[in-house]
Formats: sequence, C-alpha cells, structure tokens
Amino acid sequence: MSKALEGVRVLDMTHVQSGPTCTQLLAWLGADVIKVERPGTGDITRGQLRDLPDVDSLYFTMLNGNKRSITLNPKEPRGKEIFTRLIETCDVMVENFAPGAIDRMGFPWERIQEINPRMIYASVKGFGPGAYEDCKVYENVAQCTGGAATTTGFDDGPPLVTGAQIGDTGTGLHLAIGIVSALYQRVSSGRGQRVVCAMQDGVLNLCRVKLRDQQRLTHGPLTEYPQYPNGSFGEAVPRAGNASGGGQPGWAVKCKGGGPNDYIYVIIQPPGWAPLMRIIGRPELIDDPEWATPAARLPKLDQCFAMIEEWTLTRSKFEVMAILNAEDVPCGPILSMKEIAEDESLRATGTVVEVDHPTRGKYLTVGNPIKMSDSPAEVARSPLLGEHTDEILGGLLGLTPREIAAAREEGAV
Ligand code: CAO
Repeated sequence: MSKALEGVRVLDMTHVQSGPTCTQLLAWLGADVIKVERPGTGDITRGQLRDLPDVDSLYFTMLNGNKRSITLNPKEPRGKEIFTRLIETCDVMVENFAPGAIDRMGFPWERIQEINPRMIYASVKGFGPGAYEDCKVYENVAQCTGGAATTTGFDDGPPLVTGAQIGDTGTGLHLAIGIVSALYQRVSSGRGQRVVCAMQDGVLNLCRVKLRDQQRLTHGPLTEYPQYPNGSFGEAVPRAGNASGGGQPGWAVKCKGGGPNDYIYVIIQPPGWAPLMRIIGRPELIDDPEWATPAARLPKLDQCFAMIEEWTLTRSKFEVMAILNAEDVPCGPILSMKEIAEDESLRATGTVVEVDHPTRGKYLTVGNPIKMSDSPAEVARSPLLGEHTDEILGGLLGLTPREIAAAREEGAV
C-alpha cells in the first residue's frame, strides 16, 4: 500500500529532540528521510543517557526510526558540493540548530532557494524575532517561557515542568503541519517556502486555555480553580493543581493500594452526578439543593472530591475505571510508564511497538499516534551512524566509488 508522503524526500539536518520528532513523523507518513550527521560523532543524543555501553541510546533510537543516516560535513569543500547536490534532490530541509548555524555553513535561505526554488526549508528555533531570538533553547526553557511552568503545579509550590515534551515534540508536530501545508501549497504555486516554529510559540499554543483564564481573571475569580472560594487570586493565572481547566470539574483521587500511581482522575459532568452519588453510597445528595447543581457544587468541590475519594480508596484504580465507565462517568487511571509499556491494547494498535536493532537488540518505541486508513505506518529501527552514506552518495547522487573514497579521505563524509 502506498504512503501519504511517498515520493517526498527530506534532508534532515536535525539533532536532539524537537527536529527529530518532526522528521520521524514525516518518515512514518512515507517520506524518505535522509539524516545528515557529523562524521565521527553524529547526533549528540546517540551517546546521551546511555543504558548500554557503546550502543546508540534509547534517546536517539526512539526519535530517529524509519530514517536513513549519512555522515557529511557541509563545512568541508567537498562536503559543500555534496550538500548542494542533496539540496537539489530533496523537497524539504529541516533543521533545529542554534540560530545562524546553517547560515554559517554557507547555506542561508537565499542560497538554498537559488539551488532549489521548490525547497521547503523548515526550522525550529527557541524564540521568534525579538530580544531572545539568538538564544539557545532546550525543552524546559520553552516550557518556562511559553506559559506551561507558571500554570503547572500546586498553588503553594514552585512552578513545575511537565513530563510531556511539549516544547520539543510539541514544536516538532507544529513544524510537521507547516511542512505538509507548504508541500500542498507548492502543488499550485510551484514554489517552496520558509517554515519556522519557535518553541515558545508552540508551548503557548498548547497553553492557550491559560491565556483565556488570564483574561477571565480581569472579570472576577476563576470559580473552577481550587483557590475559589477560600483562597485568593493575584494578578496572574495561578497554578491550579489537578483542577480540570475545562468546563467540567475534575480531580485526581486516591485509590486502594497507596502506591504513587494509585490514583484515578474523575470528572463530574452534570449527567454523571446521580450515578456517581449512587455508586459512592450518597444517594441522598442527588436531589439535595446544596449539592444537586453544578453551581451549588462549585464552592465546595474539595468536599465533593473528598467524598468520592472515600469510596475510591476502597477499590483499585482499574475497578473504579470499570464501575464508573459502566455509568458513563468520565475518568482515567493514572497509568505508570510500566503499565503503559505492558498495555496490550497499545501494542495491538501499534502505538507501542517493539523493534529490533542490530547492536542494541529489541527495544520499545512509541509508534505513529496518527492512524490513517490508506497510509499505514510501519515503524522501523533507527539507522546506525552513516549506515546509508554509500547508498545515498552512490545510488542517489551518482558518485563513483573513487569519489566516495576521496570524500571520506578528506573528512567530508
Ligand atoms: N558537520 C559539521 N558540523 C556540524 C554538523 C555536521 N554535519 N551538524 C552540525 N554541525 C555544527 C553546526 O554547524 C554548529 O556549529 P557552529 O556553532 O560552529 O556554527 C554546531 O555543530 C552545533 O550547533 P548548536 O549550537 O546548534 O549545538 P549545541 O549543542 O550547542 O546547542 C541546542 C543545542 C539544541 C541548544 C541548539 O541547537 C538550539 O538552540 N536549537 C534550536 C532550538 C531547539 O531545537 N531546541 C531543542 C533542543 S531538544 O531539547
């Protein structure tokens, strides 16, 4: 079966996390992704957070599946020639180096356009134009500057970063949407274009409900926040703990077992009130005017969830999940990474996949979360450093074995 992006060739100049998540997604969608890596060392993550000596780290393998790897130094004269040929033959170039790095290699956007006017040139940067545009940025810097950290955590605690990589993977996803849109526009315009996503902007886009609340705050307290009605609000949106952030109240309540993940998140939708009260053994509150409506419950959500917790403490999180869902009460157990890794349904859908690697052996990775009826994603292992150098130089660019040997001798590949 064909793939959505079959025939699209991507010159992948990405490293670390944000860029590689974007190009890995393009590869799952069927693009031929050629990852360019520095001769000798490659992407720095190959050697970071290693769990096994001398093999590519899981950090690298889980972000670079389905790609081909070529070693190439575009700063060397012969490397520049080869890089120019690659720009000619590719549709998309993606990079996430520090601002100016690709320009310093001698390939600013103007030059790329000259070489290939149909090229879509996509970049991740930490910040957009302005005071911080030249700064280097990692995941947690973006979470802090994009509004996530100030709104995550509990009111009496410090700002918190989240485990979801919203700065890196979140921005990689934004960039991928920009790239496929540019490919679509190119069909009619015939031209490539520049696509840039700043990590701060990407995080803020994911935090837009908090900018919503910032504006609501000027008109009164945020009544669904745990600070209402007994605490106080300042000038900025406070941290809301585990409050839902949507129109329906929710909270993580403890379950039987007492372990760090023996919790379930429960949401009280108006239609769920009656079944929930029946289940927890408080049927008298179903029609009690002190409790029966969302408005009556709002000032005492803490008491509401404390009552629910009294009952959830008597059951495991999976029992609670089964009992509440049978009555259409939305809830979700706090699943540990161990439980997720062992989850049979995630394996069955290909969201968690086991792949085999020549030096590491079998490892688990997260497959493509986007399921398409006509473009199935087959998740393949990550390439070894330079595994496809000869194949790309010879097969794609037509270099002779002698030319390849010369490039290698000069340190260009
Ligand atoms: N051959 C030779 N040199 C190469 C090369 C290759 N194939 N690939 C990269 N290089 C060089 C670059 O040219 C650059 O050199 P110069 O600075 O001399 O021009 C250098 O390697 C690496 O550049 P860098 O500054 O990007 O790397 P760093 O480790 O210092 O910074 C990071 C990493 C992520 C902070 C920075 O790249 C960045 O801010 N990127 C944009 C934001 C981003 O994507 N962040 C996500 C990080 S994941 O949490």
